[in-house]
Amino acid sequence: MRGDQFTRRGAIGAAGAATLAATVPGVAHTPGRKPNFLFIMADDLGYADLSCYGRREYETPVLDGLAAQGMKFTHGYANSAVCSATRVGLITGRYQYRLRVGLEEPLGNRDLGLDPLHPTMPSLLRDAGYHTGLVGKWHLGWLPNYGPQLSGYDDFWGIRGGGVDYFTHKVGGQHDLWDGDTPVEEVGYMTDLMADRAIEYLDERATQGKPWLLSLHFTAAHWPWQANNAKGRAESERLDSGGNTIEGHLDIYHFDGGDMETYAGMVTSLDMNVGRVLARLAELGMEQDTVVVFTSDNGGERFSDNWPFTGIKTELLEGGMRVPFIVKWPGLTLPGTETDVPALSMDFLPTFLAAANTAPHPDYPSDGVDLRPVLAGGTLPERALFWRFWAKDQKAARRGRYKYLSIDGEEYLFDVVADPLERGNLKYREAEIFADLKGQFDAWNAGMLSDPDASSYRFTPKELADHFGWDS
Ligand SMILES: [Ca+2]
Repeated sequence: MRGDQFTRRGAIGAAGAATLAATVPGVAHTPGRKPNFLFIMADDLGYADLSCYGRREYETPVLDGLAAQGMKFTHGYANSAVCSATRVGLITGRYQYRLRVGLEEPLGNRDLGLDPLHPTMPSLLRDAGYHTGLVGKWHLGWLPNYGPQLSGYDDFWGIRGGGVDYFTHKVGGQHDLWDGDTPVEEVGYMTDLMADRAIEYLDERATQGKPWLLSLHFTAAHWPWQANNAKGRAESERLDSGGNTIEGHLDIYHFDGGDMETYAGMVTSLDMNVGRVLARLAELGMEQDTVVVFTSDNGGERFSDNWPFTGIKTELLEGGMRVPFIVKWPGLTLPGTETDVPALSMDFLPTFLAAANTAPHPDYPSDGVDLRPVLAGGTLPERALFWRFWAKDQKAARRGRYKYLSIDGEEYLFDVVADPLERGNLKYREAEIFADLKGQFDAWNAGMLSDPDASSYRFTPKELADHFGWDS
């Protein structure tokens, strides 16, 4: 089964796809109406953490079903290998290295955040007549200077930081759950509560005529390692009473817990709750007017399946940044299609804006592209994509099937189509391609910000046994 993942399936030309899309019954959205966008982002979900991407230990029927109704990208990437940096790229539609806050890997400094003056996906859609809501994780700066409602969202319900306990909704002993600018306390499992609020948001939209954007940014399957059961609640109580398990780190960042059963519970809860939200969307009669996206903010963490890649979150090996990437677009994507065209988090802004008959602010052009030609069954002109990660001085560039990678000055060239594990270094065999991609990286990087004082996280041998040698 897994060996099939990198073969082309159902390849059809753009013209053929457009013709087919127009004739598939029940998929055309209301004529003249701008589409709604339900953008669902998981946290730290690895490439193969859904059954439809290869996970074997549990099933994700809802998200598999979403892929079966839309297009599954096999070369979908996050803008970064950590949370907040990708979220800067996503919301601005630009390489996050253009903004100082985007250099934080991830954001922990409370003095930094997303400048409210910067145009964003929600602010630009709001200007185009949309109602905009964020349910879930923000992680782009704290009050009073930064926040979702200062950056284009009409509504916000969720957490401002990088993660909370699933039951207490606390981190470091402090509650982090908000309804707008008001701290709130709720009883329940975080993933359930976020779906509850998303359903309320949809109910509210159904009574209005406006198109809408709902960014539904779950914290699952980010640590702490707690499924919605008695074992998860016991772990929550242990962390709440025990303090930090590693000195200097957050209490919920525990390396003395978690297992496969727990991780399965966290992801299947996510799947079930996405199902609740999609069911309400259909009940409200908005399904055919709504584009649904599901993706992750970075590659998988400790208990993820990132196969067939090496590397995890914080690393620019494919496993650190290749993610599930599913788009269901009634009237545009044919059900059950798949593409190997590379795409990145920052592509969603130009894609959504184009579909809403608007465009990025001329002073802040997007570094991404409109993905609709791909979603219609076609392709895009080949382009180079770039990543940087300050820890271990990591650099990467992808163009076509090739990837330039540099880690602490060690340089590689991989054919990531034939060799997704990144084992065969073609640096000398394909010296011209290597030199060209390295040159393109350097030229791109010269236009980006850098700051040696930015924080950049990586796993150490003290934390992960399989990372022995990383301090040498
Ligand atoms: Ca994350």
